[in-house]
Amino acid sequence: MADRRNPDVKDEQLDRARVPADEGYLTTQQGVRVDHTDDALTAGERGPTLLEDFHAREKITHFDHERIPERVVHARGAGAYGFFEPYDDSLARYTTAEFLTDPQVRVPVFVRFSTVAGSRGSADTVRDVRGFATKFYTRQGNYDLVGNNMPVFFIQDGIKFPDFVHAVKPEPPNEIPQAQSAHDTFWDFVSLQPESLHMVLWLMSDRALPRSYRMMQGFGVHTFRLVNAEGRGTFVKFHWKPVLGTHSLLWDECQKVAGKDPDFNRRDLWDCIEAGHFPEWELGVQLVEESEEFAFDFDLLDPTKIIPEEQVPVQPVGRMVLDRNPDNFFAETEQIAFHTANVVPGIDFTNDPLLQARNFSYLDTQLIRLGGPNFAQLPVNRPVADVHHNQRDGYGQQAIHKGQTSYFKNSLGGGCPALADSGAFAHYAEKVEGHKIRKRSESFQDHYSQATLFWNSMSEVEAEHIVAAFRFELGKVVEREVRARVVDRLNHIDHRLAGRVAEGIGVSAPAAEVTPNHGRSSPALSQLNQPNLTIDTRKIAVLVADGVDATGARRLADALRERGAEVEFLAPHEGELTAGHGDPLVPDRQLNTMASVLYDAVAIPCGPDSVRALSGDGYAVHFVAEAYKHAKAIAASGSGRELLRKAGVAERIADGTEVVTEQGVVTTGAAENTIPDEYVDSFAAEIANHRAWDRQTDAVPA
Ligand code: HDE
Repeated sequence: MADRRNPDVKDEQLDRARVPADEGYLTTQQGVRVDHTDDALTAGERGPTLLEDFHAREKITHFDHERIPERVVHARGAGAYGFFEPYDDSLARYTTAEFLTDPQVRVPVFVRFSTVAGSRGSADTVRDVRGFATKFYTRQGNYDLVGNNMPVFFIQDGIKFPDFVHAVKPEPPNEIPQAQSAHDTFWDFVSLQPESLHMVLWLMSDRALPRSYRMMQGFGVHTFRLVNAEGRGTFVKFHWKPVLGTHSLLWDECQKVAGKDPDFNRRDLWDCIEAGHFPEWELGVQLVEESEEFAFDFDLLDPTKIIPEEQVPVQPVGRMVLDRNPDNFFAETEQIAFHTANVVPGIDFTNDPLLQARNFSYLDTQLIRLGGPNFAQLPVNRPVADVHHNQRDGYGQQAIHKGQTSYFKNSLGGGCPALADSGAFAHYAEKVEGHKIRKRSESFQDHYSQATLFWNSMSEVEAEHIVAAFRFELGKVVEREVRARVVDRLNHIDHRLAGRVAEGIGVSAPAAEVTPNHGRSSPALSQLNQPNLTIDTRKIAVLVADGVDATGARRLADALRERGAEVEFLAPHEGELTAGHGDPLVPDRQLNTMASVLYDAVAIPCGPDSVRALSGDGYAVHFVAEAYKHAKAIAASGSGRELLRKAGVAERIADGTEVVTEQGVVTTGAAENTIPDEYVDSFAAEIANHRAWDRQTDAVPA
């Protein structure tokens, strides 16, 4: 029987009844106008509040229900919209996924970056893995690449995930510590699960301390499968490479930033997009023919392993740009729901046991987090592809499904929705056979070789940071036995590493080497081998006070801005500053509201009065000394050099108008209009180096 209502007539009548939306008055949820919302309805001026006050009750009731459960992991995050476009159709031989193969189509995306362990309100700059989850709104349906900024994971089988997460989360008796792995239960767990060690090394490395979400790599982690029009499969690993290079903070800096600006990474992403500095990544793939499945000395299905880039190069296939901030954090960033099983035709899974568990978990978790089965209708989750199905009702149903039939097969609804006769998802026809068994494959048993590979691939500085990180984290572990067990495990990775960690934490170093270091390395694993010598979007503080050489200060700032950097003038007070030379200058911020840890570099222009004031200001002196400790580029011109002396930094400072560059510190006696280009060029070059590693002041004793 056909639908008896005429939906078009009904909509027209409704439209006529609708009040113009642009009046903007406060109303109740029912649209009744409200002219007073500061006082509840009471019986007399000093009397009891009346139950009849539907406006007050509705307002408070809604407030009482504003919170939804935070994500059980990755609760803390920040997101943005953008687009992805493939460079060409070269992947068409491997996949039918249109968004990877049609360069004419720009696919909208939403990306959410996150930390893993901390609560929704925890600090950004903790030592942790970062989530890097991308939703591609493609014409063939939504595809989610739910990755991390590290290419491996702690465990091989998803059944251990609850154990792992319980171990890393704050401990049950007192919910301490927040957003940190530096506590007993984490180290107890990983020391008893040697498969976690490769990832633990990544976690102890600088990768766990990204300078910016815009400056970190992303990885799909698992081996996935591309499937072409003939149904042929090809193994694939996905990589995101940031155009700005991969850069990290120092651990000491991270801890301070967590207090000075707990929203450091979130703010950085937001501000850059607002300023039009759109972050960009290149998508790359490692492709492995099915015939090569067993050509490696590890199992492609094991998510604790990488395919070294030197063995299978990463081929660039497209780019992603994030160019729009969300309008509402809750509606978009909080309500976005990723799911590894959101795949489109041409992309399929493998039997990686971690991936298989994730394919269950993500849908399940949204049901409680977003309160029912209709979360795909939330604006941020809605596909751009047409959606037709017979799923009905449930909490939060937004659609008004019309018609009599909600089942398949039907004749009463004209057989709609019909089964697709083209463009449908076809599961890869993998042949599978085996006994039901709870047993990890033998090919998953080597837990150390790639941890050693990672360790061998680090530059000296990165290796130092890893040793320092182990000492810090294990230094917080109360149980000596757990500390010793970790050292024992490290001895399987590298004897020297185990010894150096042991020394710092009061544990005896292992006497003998258990597994000789294989000596292999993969240069692509070192961040320092992925330099990107640009100062684009770097933040530079220029310290100024009354009497500053405004001409010299502006000259430096303009030249750095021309190269894409963000420059801010910081002064002991806000409001116009008198200038020793040039026009008065208005600082951007008050010095004591900021800190050197929030900038990439610092400059001190000339101006005897200005420098005298700054030298007597503890914030300014500390600012420079701290930037020095964190190996940041520092520049001083004219009398600005005095502040360097006061802060006790720099080995060699220019005497005259020549430019001296020593371990990231650039100085010249010149000022005002005479500042040479070489001064600006050298400072920019030092900033582009990210840090002057040769003057690290907190290295671990050898
Ligand atoms: Fe997740 N993970 N995960 N994970 N994961 C979640 O989904 C889970 C794993 C990752 O910004 C949860 O919506 C299991 C690996 C990211 O919204 C949950 C296992 C990788 C995000 C979940 C893993 C990730 C999550 C929590 C082991 C990197 C944030 C709330 C089998 C490749 C997505 C939610 C966002 C979030 C389960 C392992 C990345 C509970 C069971 C490996 C980036 O479903």
